[in-house]
Amino acid sequence: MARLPVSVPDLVRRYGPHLNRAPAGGWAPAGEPDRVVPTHCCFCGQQCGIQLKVRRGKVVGFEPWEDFPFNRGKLCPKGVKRYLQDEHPDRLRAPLERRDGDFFAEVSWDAALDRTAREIRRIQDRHGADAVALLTGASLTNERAYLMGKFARVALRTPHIDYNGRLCMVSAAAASKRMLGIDRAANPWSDIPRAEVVLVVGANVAECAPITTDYLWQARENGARIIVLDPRLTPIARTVDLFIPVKPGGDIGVLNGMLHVMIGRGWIDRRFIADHTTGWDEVVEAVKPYTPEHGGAIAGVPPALIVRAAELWGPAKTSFLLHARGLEHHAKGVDNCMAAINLVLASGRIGREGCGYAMITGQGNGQGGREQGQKCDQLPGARDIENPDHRRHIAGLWGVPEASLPGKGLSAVPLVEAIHEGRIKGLLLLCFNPVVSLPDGNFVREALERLEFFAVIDFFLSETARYADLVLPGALMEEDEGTTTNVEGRVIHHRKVVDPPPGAREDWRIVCDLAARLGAGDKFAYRSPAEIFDELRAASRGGVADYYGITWDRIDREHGVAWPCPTLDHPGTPRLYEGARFHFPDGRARFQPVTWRPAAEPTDAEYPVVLTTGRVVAHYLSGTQTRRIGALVDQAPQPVCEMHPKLAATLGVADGDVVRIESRRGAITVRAQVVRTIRPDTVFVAYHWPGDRSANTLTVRAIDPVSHIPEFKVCAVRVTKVERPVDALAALPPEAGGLR
Ligand SMILES: Nc1nc2c(c(=O)[nH]1)N[C@H]1C(S)=C(S)[C@@H](COP(=O)(O)OP(=O)(O)OC[C@H]3O[C@@H](n4cnc5c(=O)[nH]c(N)nc54)[C@H](O)[C@@H]3O)O[C@H]1N2
Ligand SMILES: Nc1nc2c(c(=O)[nH]1)N[C@H]1C(S)=C(S)[C@@H](COP(=O)(O)OP(=O)(O)OC[C@H]3O[C@@H](n4cnc5c(=O)[nH]c(N)nc54)[C@H](O)[C@@H]3O)O[C@H]1N2
Ligand code: SF4
Ligand SMILES: [Mo]
Repeated sequence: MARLPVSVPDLVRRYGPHLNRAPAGGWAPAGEPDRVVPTHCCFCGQQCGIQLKVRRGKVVGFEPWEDFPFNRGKLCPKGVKRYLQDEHPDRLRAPLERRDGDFFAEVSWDAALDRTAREIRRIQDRHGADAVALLTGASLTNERAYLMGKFARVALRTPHIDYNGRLCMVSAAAASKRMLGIDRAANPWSDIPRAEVVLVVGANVAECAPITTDYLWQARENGARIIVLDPRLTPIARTVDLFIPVKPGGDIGVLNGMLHVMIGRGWIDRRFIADHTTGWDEVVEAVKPYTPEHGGAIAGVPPALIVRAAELWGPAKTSFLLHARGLEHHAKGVDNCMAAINLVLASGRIGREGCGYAMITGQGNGQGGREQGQKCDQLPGARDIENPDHRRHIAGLWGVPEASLPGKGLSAVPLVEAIHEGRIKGLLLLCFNPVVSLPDGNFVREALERLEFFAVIDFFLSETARYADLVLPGALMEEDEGTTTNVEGRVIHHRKVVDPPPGAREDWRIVCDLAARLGAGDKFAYRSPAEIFDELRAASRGGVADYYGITWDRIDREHGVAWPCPTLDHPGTPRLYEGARFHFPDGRARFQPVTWRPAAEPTDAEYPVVLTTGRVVAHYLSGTQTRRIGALVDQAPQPVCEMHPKLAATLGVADGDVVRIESRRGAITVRAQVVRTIRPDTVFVAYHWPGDRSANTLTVRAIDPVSHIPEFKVCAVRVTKVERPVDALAALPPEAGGLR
């Protein structure tokens, strides 16, 4: 039977037609707080310190937490408004079960959990353990991420678990592991202000890592030169020394081109290369063809900009290279990152004060979430599921035979393809909203309709949850306790601030209850997240991401502890690779030759414009959370299609006109925003919205061969003006979760 999403009218019938956005003052009781609890923002990887105000057991507001060293009280608009989720009327407060057709009925927790276990068993008995899969997320705490990896391998015995970090951090991870040995930002952010030159590649720092702006400004105060590569003149790019408006997918042209110039001018640290690296000669060979002219042609920029970038970066004494998804979201994402690391290694500026390299990790627990074993090829401690020693260590700790641990499973996009093909028939999903966030949205929706059984844990009814057979109401970050690991590798403590609302439960409780129903209760007998953390410490012990020496008490005392931290008296490791020792048996970093290749879907006569996608400051990821917060919705009520006046003129489009954007996979209708801050051959649409406004209706289902990251940053589209905009706008689905 085809599974259709539960319809908006049905939801309105059941839950009332309230506006699904919190009023400015929130829903909670007014008055002075009874308590103020220091904790962290639930959103991006900066994990800012924030204090939440509590009155009569409800979160009623926030205060800055000025002692927390990373952000010193500074917050962005999302952090300031996040508390409005707590008492939001859209919070799910009872398990929902799909009934014939497209509506949900409330059921008891026992009925919901029993049915979930029964369906999983039925599918596994008939089709094998690997017919059931798990999709999870990097907004989960370390404890929950660890629990999900164990649940897949021990309770479900399926190899198929993967997480939404597959759409995010994996290209950077693969490049860092290959070349430096460890998948983590190499330096603490305090090294940024000490750098003479900072190169920022594909990162919209001001909107997506807002606190990092402050670090860049400190660097600038100290005289640093800043270079930005981005197809858009982003807010941070407006203040820098050199802006290179690279064509989406063209970064290798600039990065290899810079190295070409640096070799020619002798701006290379030959001593460092000889003593601490391998593979340099292959890189020299690979960048030979990348003259500034050739690099410039690939990147769609004047060659002089590449020369200028090399002049700034090459001779500097200290430097910091930062990149984010603009470099990584490509079917050549790993190669892109490797080209960036080649530049860092060639200059020998890493592992010292003011000499650094980092990917700007995206999700709240984007760092910890990629270490604890919820990736399809990974066991806790960033261990390898195919390494016999690693398997033995974890199997021993879990008290299961090593042979019972499944092998490597499918990563997120192939996993959804396997659902589409009918090979995977049951899915449990939490902390992931693939209907909005995976590429080629129509394909994703078709896949979910084919599942025999689908359960979702979420605190709001996400667009994906509407396809579920069962929705289990989960808890917000401040309603549970645990740790996350911030952008710098600093492990921090999220305190439990309030209880979940009546009817909702913490993820870990739900999962442990399910494990018990699946006959694995003895392996999931945790009484608290603290017990899970203790097991996680032991599981990570001796691994790359070693948390053994980190305790919640230490975190509270020391404002976080950076891993690796192998013993209780170890100070933690804010800066990796000190003394130029890299994480390989010989201690040497590995240069990797990189050659540019075109995007998976180049433009052509039929689809002549490049579409690139990303974010705006007011919204977070698939928008399930921020599209419910009034002030953030007011700041960015709808997606817009950013386009240059030159392109607008050829299309006959004026600012504010409604345009239709079409790719080979679908079409969306949004308003045009005509701006001089984007390349004339490229349009940009933020992806935080669902339905007819979902950028991912357009994007291409092409993935990097190594990391399996989707190519969110390039596909081919055509843009046309909608002549009868009133009709077109009337056809737009209602805002947000659809309850408005
Ligand atoms: N406000 C807000 N902040 C967030 C998030 C959010 O949803 N909203 N999400 C968090 C998460 S999970 C992530 S991953 C990060 C993402 O943080 P970023 O990676 O900084 O954000 P994006 O908007 O995805 O893309 C960054 C930039 O890449 C540019 N770009 C596109 N194609 C290319 C290219 O080929 N080369 C180069 N050099 N640049 C290109 C875009 O123009 C854009 O300005 O943000 C985190 N912070
Ligand atoms: N076109 C395009 N697509 C993109 C990107 C892009 O730049 N362009 N960026 C990609 C990137 S970098 C990312 S990270 C992904 C993110 O994409 P998703 O992971 O799909 O985005 P989220 O909005 O975080 O979805 C998480 C869901 O889990 C819920 N949730 C949050 N925290 C918890 C929790 O602790 N427990 C439970 N049970 N549920 C929770 C939220 O309510 C939400 O419904 O999107 C990717 N998609
Ligand atoms: S969204 Fe990120 S930058 Fe904004 S307050 Fe939260 S953690 Fe800080
Ligand atoms: Mo991300």
